[in-house]
Amino acid sequence: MINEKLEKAFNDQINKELYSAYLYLAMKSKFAEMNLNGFVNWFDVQVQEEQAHGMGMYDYVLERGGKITLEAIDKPEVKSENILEIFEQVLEHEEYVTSRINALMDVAEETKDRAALSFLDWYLKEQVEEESNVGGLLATLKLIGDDKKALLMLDKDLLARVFNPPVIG
Ligand code: OFO
Repeated sequence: MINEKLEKAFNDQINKELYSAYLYLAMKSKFAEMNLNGFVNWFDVQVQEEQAHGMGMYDYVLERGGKITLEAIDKPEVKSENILEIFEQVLEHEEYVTSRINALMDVAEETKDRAALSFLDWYLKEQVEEESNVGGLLATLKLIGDDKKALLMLDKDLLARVFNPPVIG
């Protein structure tokens, strides 16, 4: 059985993961408006990944005999229309999510829940990967600068990204 404090922390993180999906859904629409279909695809995969992250925790809480308490999801705010700045916001958001996963692990540690800690290891590794992917894209966008041709080439590359349902835990 999962400790009540840890159950609440998991429920909070489920909300954050679903908010991430919601934020990326909002960002996806910005690229659809610009007709950048590779970027649209990139965000589409991102949305599905975040939903999978949320559902991974949802299933885990139930598996541990805990309760799911869903709260309202905040309204997502895309702070800029500029491509580079949108990706800066993505990186900032992923760094925030990493800090929340660390905080969730602190609660698991505090409640001496080794099973939860081992489950959450997957999320920690995923965050390292996410930050590195977004950081790489951001670096490419900085190199591209105002070069429209290079931007269209990157857009074409991003069309190749596919969603592979993650095996969590
Ligand atoms: Fe769930 O990894 Fe991004 O936020």
